[in-house]
Amino acid sequence: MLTRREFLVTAACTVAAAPLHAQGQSKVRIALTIPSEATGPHMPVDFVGLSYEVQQLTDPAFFSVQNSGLIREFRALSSTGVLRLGGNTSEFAFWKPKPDSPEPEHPPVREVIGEPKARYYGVTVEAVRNLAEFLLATGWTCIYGIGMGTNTPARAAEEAVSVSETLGTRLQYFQIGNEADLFDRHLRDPKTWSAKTYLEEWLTLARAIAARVPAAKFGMPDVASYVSWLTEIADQWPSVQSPPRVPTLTHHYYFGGPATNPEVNIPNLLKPATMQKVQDTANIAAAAASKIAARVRMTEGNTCYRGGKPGVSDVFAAALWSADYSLLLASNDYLGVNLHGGTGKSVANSVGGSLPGDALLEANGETPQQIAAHPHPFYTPIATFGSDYTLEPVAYGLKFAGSFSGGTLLKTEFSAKLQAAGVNATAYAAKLPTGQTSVIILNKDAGTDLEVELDFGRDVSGAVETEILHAPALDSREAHITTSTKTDSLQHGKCSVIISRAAGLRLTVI
Ligand code: BDP
Repeated sequence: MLTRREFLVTAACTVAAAPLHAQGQSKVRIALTIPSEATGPHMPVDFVGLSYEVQQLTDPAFFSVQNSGLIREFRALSSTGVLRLGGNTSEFAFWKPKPDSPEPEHPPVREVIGEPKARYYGVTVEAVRNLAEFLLATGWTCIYGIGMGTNTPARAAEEAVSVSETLGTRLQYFQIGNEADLFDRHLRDPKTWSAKTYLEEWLTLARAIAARVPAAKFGMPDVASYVSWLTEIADQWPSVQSPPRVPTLTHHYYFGGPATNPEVNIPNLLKPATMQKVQDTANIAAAAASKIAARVRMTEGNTCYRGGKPGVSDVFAAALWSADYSLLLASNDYLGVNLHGGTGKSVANSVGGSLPGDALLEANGETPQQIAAHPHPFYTPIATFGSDYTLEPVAYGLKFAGSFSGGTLLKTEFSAKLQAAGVNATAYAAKLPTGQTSVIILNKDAGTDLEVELDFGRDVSGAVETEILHAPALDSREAHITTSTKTDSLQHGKCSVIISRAAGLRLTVI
């Protein structure tokens, strides 16, 4: 017998409006006309990305060809992704050119809740060599984070030389410093720290690197919250003498946090106002980037900072969030999105030693076995369970959105139209590199099914391919993408689709 969900999946793209929803659940019907011209932004082939702590490099076997399980999951997510190395631990990393190189003296730092303790991580030539092989095996490139917080220009340049020689074309650009807008908390003097003093310090490090690696490119400023720093930097940029090459402005984004914050919940994560704030930030970032002929990349982000929240970050709702978030940024001309994750240890170290989500689960009476069944950190796109790796729901959303990579987006007002019709749903369309037109509809509504009549505006009939992003419920610890081809679904350019509550559909005219 078919379950209700399977029925909806099979019923997608039929004209029949059979009794598709259980009693008491509402349904919205709407018609959307797909524009014929692709006038929106180009979504780069390497839009999809992951972010890991630099501390991860202290185990040279992690990013290595030996780690076949991790390579498998990277490739399952994307064949052309971007691995960004950074995070709070990058401020506590030091370059170790020889296995017996002594640890340098470190400047004093203040210990603050939520920031790393002053433990230092040596990054070795072996770790970078293994990373190069890992990148080759996955097909990914790298944004390599060099520390600013406790680093020196000489050491930064030394590391950059080795990294650029070893990674070669797999290196996209360097990032210097992680979330420097928060350095006033623990690493710099709050009385003098600002976008201006940051830029001065950044230029000293970037110039030291560029002097040794003339082809070096950089992404910056990698801010946590103050996107206004992008504007300030772009405004100051014309007065910078022989500026280093900065093709990308970067910032981070976490929906909320930490795990103990009751506002971090599924309804808030998925509500339209959340994406409106993302849009507001994107407006500021894109305007700043255009002033210096750069583009923007969201280099580190996820649902909930300080390691994520169980029941929000590690469930299907996170898949719908990441799909919507990624496509909204793509529509705003972003170069890509790097969702943060990694091993529990690396992220715990990045936030001071433990994950607030664990304390939450303990307080809720979960047993150690139940706690161990959650991914650690809770938001990680690729989870480590023992010696194996699995793609988490949040990664499925990114993968789903990533299917538009290499395409050109079609400018539409779909999302506004859907919301005006009373359903919490968004929709995007793209012309794929193959020339095919594809539409993604994300029904984030927990109680409303959606029936959409898609009009492709051409008198064509034939087959469509559908991909459904689904799970039993928004709080399920699972996500699936089910693909099928349906012949004769497109009739004279029109096709009716049903997207049940809490599901996503991608439809491509083939
Ligand atoms: C970011 C940090 C990263 C942390 C993350 C978090 O850059 O190192 O792991 O927050 O709080 O701000 O989860």
